[in-house]
Amino acid sequence: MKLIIAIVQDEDSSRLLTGLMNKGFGVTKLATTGGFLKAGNTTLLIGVEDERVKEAIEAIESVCKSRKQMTTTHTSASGVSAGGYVPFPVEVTVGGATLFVLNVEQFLKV
Ligand code: 2BA
Repeated sequence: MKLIIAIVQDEDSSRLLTGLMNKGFGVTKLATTGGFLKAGNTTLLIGVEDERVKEAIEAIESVCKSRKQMTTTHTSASGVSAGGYVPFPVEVTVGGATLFVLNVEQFLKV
């Protein structure tokens, strides 16, 4: 058995959750925050039999789209502001989904 940890954008999470449930996958949804953008995203825990891992990943790929988002970063610009730094906008492409596939040693319901 494998555990797929899928970090997806909030916009895709509801449709993905429904799609996975309809295909008979067990899913747990967590509200999470990306470290870089410090914005909300969604993490799904999906316990999957080995032979269905590919199917689960294909389901995620079919729903999750990459999008561009703007964020601000700071650069030094001496004399421009009191702290010596000015914020400027940067565009980042947030991927469709970030996936980790882990081996599960034991799967128990007690
Ligand atoms: P965030 O950390 O908020 O990152 C959002 C997007 O910002 C990233 O999209 C990437 O395009 C960009 N980004 C991240 N760190 C950057 C940096 N140091 N410099 C420039 N741009 C940077 P994704 O790569 O698609 O990641 C989407 C979300 O997946 C991340 O949200 C984070 O929550 C998670 N994630 C990505 N890689 C991870 C990892 N190695 N471990 C744990 N979580 C990860």
